Amino acid sequence: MNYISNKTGSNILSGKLKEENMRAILAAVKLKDNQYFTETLDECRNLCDAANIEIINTLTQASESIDPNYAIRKGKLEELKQLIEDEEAELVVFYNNLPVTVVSNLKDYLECEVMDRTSLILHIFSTRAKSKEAKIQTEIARLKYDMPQLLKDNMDEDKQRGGTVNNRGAGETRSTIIRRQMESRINDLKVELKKLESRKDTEFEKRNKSELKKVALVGYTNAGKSSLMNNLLRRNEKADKVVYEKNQLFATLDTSIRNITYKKHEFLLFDTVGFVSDLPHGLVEAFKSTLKAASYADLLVHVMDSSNENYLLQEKTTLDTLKQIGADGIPMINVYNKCDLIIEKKMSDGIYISCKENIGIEELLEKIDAALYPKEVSEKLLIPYSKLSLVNRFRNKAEFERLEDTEEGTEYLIHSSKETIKEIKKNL
Ligand SMILES: Nc1nc2c(ncn2[C@@H]2O[C@H](COP(=O)(O)OP(=O)(O)OP(=O)(O)O)[C@@H](O)[C@H]2O)c(=O)[nH]1
Ligand SMILES: [Mg+2]
Repeated sequence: MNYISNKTGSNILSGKLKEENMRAILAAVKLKDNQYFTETLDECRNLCDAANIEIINTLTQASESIDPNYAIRKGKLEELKQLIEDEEAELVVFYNNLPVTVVSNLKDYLECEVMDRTSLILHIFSTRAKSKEAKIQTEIARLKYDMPQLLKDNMDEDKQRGGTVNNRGAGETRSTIIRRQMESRINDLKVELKKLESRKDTEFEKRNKSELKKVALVGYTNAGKSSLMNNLLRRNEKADKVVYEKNQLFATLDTSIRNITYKKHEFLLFDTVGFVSDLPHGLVEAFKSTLKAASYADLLVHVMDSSNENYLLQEKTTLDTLKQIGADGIPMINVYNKCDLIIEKKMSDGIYISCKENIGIEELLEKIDAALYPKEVSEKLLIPYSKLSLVNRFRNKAEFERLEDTEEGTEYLIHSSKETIKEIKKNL
């Protein structure tokens, strides 16, 4: 008997959600040290929207910790139950990640479907995945997530039935069979994934033979990475090579690589999967090879949606995720996209662009080119004594050759790129 479906694990809820728009209550525990609660709650609403879940009411509770039995305390739990009845909700989405036992307790008590944050993201990934690789990665994550719940349910059933399954090996219970089947399915999927990855590696090595520089577009989901890739492709008259772009979270779940030429310089451009705060660990594990693409780059272009009011959280999310995948030491250009939608340009550490209206793209290409092929120059500069900290600040970008001390300051011969010299001069 096969207890697991060989598609997306056991989750019956996923199947239901695909077909119809579900009415749901969003429940959240606001932990004391969560300074981005409002923004991440908004993000959770967007995730629900992406999953075709209609949030009809929200219930929050401030607390020091997540209640080990029901996530929220008794009073709020009663309130939630009443709300489900009043609003005729079919589902409760929890903003937090919850232990399996808590989800199970909530389902029993509320007599309603309950989904936590990881489950929600997994559901979106499973509906978005198009390539074989993305599908396998999602299924591995789904199976791993589902396993404890499925085992728990079947252990309970084993207890009720009083032990072993008929006609099976001695002592073999439903839960042992399920564990074996799930582990075997995960292993098969991993083998299949390895094969796909090694084929991709060979393809990548071939493309990389010319030792072209690699530039990766990274950033929060829906910021406009694929749109930027497509804009650059159209400039290169490669409209036939465009990638999928859409106003939805996680439109891209596979890395795409394209050759871009600018001023006789050619480089490889990577469009990567977008990030979201607290990407579930299982997904990061399963999507490691896809997420890792950014960590091989010579340069990162961090695409942000400047029109999104939560862009600071989104920026933090990207920086945290880059750290998680070991890509935080790579030089980076900040790009504030969708500037056609904003009035005020507040940031000074990057370039404002619009993929839609073709604004700032030439300047960005110029920056990418300068970063990939720094033009080495040497220039004499007098740094006032009050500004000597600049030497330390720019130590990694420029070589400072000390010439002489004068009344006003120290004279240096500075070897660096034009960009950096310009930056130093701006600070004098
Ligand atoms: N107004 C405006 N919309 C833009 C601009 N750039 C992209 N968009 C829109 O933003 C939405 C998301 O664009 P994508 O390029 O798919 O975003 P992404 O970063 O690749 O998203 P994921 O693949 O989900 O991580 C699309 O509807 C685009 O048309 C822009 O400069 N201005
Ligand atoms: Mg994309």
